[in-house]
Amino acid sequence: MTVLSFSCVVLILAVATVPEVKCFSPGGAVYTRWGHKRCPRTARMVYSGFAGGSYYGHQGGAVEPLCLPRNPQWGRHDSRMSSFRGYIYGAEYELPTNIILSNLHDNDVPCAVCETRKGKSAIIIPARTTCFNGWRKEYSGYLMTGRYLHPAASTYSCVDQHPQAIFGGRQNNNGYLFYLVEGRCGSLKCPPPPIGTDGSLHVSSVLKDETQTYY
Ligand SMILES: [Ca+2]
Repeated sequence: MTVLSFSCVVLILAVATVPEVKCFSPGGAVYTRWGHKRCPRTARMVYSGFAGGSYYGHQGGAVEPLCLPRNPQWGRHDSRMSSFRGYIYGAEYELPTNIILSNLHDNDVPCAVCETRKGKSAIIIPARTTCFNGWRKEYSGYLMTGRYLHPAASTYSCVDQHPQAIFGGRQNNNGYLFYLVEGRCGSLKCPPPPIGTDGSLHVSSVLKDETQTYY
C-alpha cells in the first residue's frame, strides 16, 4: 500500500515549480468532490488525489484549494527554494471543538475530480439538503472554509457528508485548513434553526450544501 504522506507531498511541492495541464473531454460537467476519494455512481472519476492550497497563516497566496493528483509529473523546474514564489501545502480538516466530525480533526483531506455521465453543468447550492426541480444531486455535505481569524483568504467548499481521511495523514501539520461554517443572522435572513435534544442550537450552525447537476 503506497500512500504519499502529508510531509512528503509538501516537501516535493515546496522545492519545485508545479506544472499544470488543461484537459478537455466531450463528456458532462466536471466538479471536485472534496473530502472523498471516489466519485458517486452518477459520475466518472477523472482522478483522485489530495486537497492542497495556500498556508492558512500567510497573508498572500491563492484562495482556491486544488485537488492534487497522486502521481504528479514534473516539467522544467528549479529545485532551489525561494521566497519569491507562491506555495502550496496539503490540506487538513480543522475540527477540534465540533460535536460532529471531530474524529477527523487534523486529518489530511482527499478529493476526487468527477465528470458527470449526464448533464451539462454542475453548481453548488449552499444551505440546502435537497435539489431544486430539474436538478439531480451528485453529492451533499458540509460547507467548509477557512477560519475568520486567519490572515489567509479562502473559499467555501462542499465537503462530502461522509468525509474520508488520507491514510497516515493525521499529523498536525496544518496548511490549507477546512473549518465548518457557522451562519450569523442579521443581514443574513436565517430560518428558525432546529432545536437540539438538550435545547441548544449548536447543530443548526452547520450549513449543508449540495453539488447538483442540470440535465
Ligand atoms: Ca491542524
